[in-house]
Amino acid sequence: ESRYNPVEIEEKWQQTWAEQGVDTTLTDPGKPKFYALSMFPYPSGNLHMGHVRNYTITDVIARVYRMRGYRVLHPMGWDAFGLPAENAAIARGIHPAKWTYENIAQMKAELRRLGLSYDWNREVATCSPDYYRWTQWIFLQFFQAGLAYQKEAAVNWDPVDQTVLANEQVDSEGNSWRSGAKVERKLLKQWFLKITDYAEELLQDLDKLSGWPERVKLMQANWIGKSVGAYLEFPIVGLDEKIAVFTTRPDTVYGVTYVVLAPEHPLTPKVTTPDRQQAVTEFITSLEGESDIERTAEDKPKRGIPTGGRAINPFTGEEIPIWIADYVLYEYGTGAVMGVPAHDVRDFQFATQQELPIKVVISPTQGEVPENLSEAYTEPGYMVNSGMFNGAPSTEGKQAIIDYAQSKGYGKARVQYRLRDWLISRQRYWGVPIPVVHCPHCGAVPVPDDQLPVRLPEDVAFSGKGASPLAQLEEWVNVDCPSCGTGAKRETDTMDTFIDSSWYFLRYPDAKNDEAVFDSAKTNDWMPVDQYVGGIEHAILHLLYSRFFTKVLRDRGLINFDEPFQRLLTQGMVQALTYKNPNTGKYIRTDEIADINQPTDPDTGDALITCYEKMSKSKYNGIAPLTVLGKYGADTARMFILFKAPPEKDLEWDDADVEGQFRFLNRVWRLVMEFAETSSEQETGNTKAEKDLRRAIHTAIKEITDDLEGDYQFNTAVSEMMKLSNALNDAQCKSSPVYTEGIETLLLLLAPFAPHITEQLWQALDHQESIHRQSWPVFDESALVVDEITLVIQIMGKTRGTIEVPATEDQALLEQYARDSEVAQRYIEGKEVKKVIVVPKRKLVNFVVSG
Ligand code: ANZ
Ligand code: ZN
Repeated sequence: ESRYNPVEIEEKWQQTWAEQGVDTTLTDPGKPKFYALSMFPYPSGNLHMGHVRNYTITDVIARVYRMRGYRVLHPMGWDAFGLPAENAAIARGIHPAKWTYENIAQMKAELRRLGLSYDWNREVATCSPDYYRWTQWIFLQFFQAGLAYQKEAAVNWDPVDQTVLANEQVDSEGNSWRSGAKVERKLLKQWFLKITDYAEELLQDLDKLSGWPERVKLMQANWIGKSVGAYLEFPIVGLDEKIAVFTTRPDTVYGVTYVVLAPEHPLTPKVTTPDRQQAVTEFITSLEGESDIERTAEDKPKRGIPTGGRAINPFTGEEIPIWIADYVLYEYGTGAVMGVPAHDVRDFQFATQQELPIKVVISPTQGEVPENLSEAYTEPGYMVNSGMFNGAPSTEGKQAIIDYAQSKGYGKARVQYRLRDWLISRQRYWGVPIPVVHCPHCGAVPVPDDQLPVRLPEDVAFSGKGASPLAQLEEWVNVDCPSCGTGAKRETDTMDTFIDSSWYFLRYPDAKNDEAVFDSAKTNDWMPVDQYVGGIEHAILHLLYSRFFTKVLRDRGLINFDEPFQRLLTQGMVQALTYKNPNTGKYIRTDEIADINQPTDPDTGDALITCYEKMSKSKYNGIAPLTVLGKYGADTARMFILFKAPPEKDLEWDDADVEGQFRFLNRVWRLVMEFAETSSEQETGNTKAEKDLRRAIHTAIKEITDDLEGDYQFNTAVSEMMKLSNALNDAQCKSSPVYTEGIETLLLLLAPFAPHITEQLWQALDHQESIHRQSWPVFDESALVVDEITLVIQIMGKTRGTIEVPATEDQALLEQYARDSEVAQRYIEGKEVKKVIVVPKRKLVNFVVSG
């Protein structure tokens, strides 16, 4: 009898499947479609356990759907542009393309070893010209639709290296990763995509995504950040201009005691009185470097200063001071707010600090006006101190105030979104060149479609200093204007890599098309993705951008659906044990720990604390997938990952449980091999043993099918397989056809989870065709019927024994079976049976006897 040797059989089957095209996408139009997609990886070098978990989950889903008769699209590719490649070029002199393609080769080899059923014919790499050609083409679609435009925006500027830095190249102290210089802000003309045009639809259509986790939808909704309110205008004393504010609480307008401008607001210098000039200038300089999050945090002291200017509250005619303060952001609303300290948390804090008046205009109860607030009252209530609006419930007052302001011409209703347009320009080399030429006569001219792609030149220098590598290449930059022919310059910015990943799922259905971005019929056929699987870190940007691209391309007539991802599964993290010094906060490597049962810090001697944390290099708790594959094989690794935790939950790595799954596969191996080697004449005896086994088989089919429907409870599915394997092991009918059915069913149910061992064993049973081309087993309802029950025999209420009897609820029959039983005979012999109590529901018969 042969031993289970995973490494050997896995390699063999991977090769055979590739040769036979077992994973090639079936396109039979008669079958329903299923598109199973994992978020494609950035080719950073090696696979980590997070990848393994992500891809295993999607692979099982893909395999199950194939067996259930679907044609399944299950592709893979590479999100291959980005900063690490360029950093490697700067730091180590390796060309970004070389670095990237070597990593792709390495990771692809590792993926292959996991036995993932990808159709590699559809592989895409976003850095390849035959992909980014279409990224450029799509950019031009946006441009033509008026959805791509240029505007000044701030970049991180390294004054020593004279270069623009990506956010990731600036450390938490605000210094450059290379030169260490304090990073400055600098304004540059950059490209934006107008995602704000789609804000409302992106918000509304979240309702269509019933297969998405609620929390992801909530994160998206918060990011879009819709606020319903009003613009109100406050005239400035002595100037012929007005300050427009955005407020969500027009009902509090009678409580305004000051107005605040964002320091950057263009009105700031105009309203500032000469005596305040110097103080205001100094204040503004002191704010540089503060982030928006710091500026608006509710728990931080607010900083502000009066400008000396005054405005008029149009509702009361009152004059109020104009301030500037850090908590008002220039980018949001109108960049100005009306200060209502009695009813807004930040205003309350600011007014208390600056000793500005606080005026209550909303009262919790009708009629009363609370005095001396200890904090802002932010709930709805009744309007007070509000002239003709007194007594109105504040929720209704909002509309009344808006209507009134509108009739007087100093305000109107307004919906505001927090979502900003998407800044896509990057002053870097390793990205998609923006296909635009700047002409002194024609302005920004799109590169004609037939001249795409605008290729990345290969022969470039990476110093990390000065202008981006593209901007330094004179002969690449200088071109003739495609429109008028005069000397012009290429755009040297490249695109944010989030653009590449905002449409890759549309390309897989027609990945090799070199005439068009895709054939709409093919993409419409496969899309939307039926099951998308990936990390929660992409809950906001990637998913929002992909939804945005889908809607724009729909409006361009290229596709006919509104949402790209029908169902979304965000898988939990893979965690492992860490050892940490509680005093220094340092993580300690296990190989530096002398006694793992009483771990101490080798340097300080402090006792270490242990806990499970996400695997990472810095915490020394990573486990390399290849190590596990080399020792146990891919099937065990997959089984462990699927068994250890439900897919959305965090998973704690545990060697003993890996070992446990390996033992389970070994048991399956022996069970099937023994059967394969001994199977001879078969006959059925219609015995109880056969019936019991059949019930176990069909219970397993039913339970596992249920587990895989909807919620993907892989962990309980694996438990059911273990039960079935035990039932087969214990079966008393090993030469019956029912046993054959059991062995084959176990292999079929296990096939999506452990594809190699099941294929090997399937072939050992003399099957010619791959197990991965078989149909998912269908359960037989009638096999589940329990046709025997265990009847409890009691004498005077005391249980004396049990007997197996044909299933029935017939009282007379049950009494008869009980009377005839050996147990009852023994106890009632020579006594008088005074009464027999039969309880069919409890499967119990009780004899009341005397004498
Ligand atoms: C007066 C007021 C009274 C406000 C009150 C709130 C409560 P969301 O929901 O986030 O849209 N605001 C407006 N523009 C701002 C800016 N550029 N920077 C900082 N704060 C700004 O919040 C809208 C509210 O945030 C607005 O309503 C405004 O304060 C403030 F009892 O106006 B409110
Ligand atoms: Zn021109």
